[in-house]
Amino acid sequence: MTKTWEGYIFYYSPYCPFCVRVTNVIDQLGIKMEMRDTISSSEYREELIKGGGRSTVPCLLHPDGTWQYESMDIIAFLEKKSA
Ligand SMILES: N[C@@H](CCC(=O)N[C@@H](CS)C(=O)NCC(=O)O)C(=O)O
Repeated sequence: MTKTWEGYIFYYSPYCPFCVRVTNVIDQLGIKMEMRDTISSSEYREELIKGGGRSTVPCLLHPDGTWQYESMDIIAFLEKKSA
């Protein structure tokens, strides 16, 4: 079943293997959320740096304003929330 996660935004680069790992889990779990490619959009990259403090991807922005870095932590969160 596809679920839309309102207010969650995933910042990624299509060339980043850590991002691909997270994106695969997002797809496997049937989650839909807003995805922002920081390579094709300098605006999104600036948002990430201003909000999260660094340009590293992947990063998951939570609705409460938390910027979560680290692919394995993001995957653990997605799996727990989906369970
Ligand atoms: N340990 C991190 C590694 C993330 C990482 O190294 N991301 C690279 C892209 S593959 C990156 O964003 N490098 C540029 C930067 O840190 O500004 C994770 O698992 O998420």
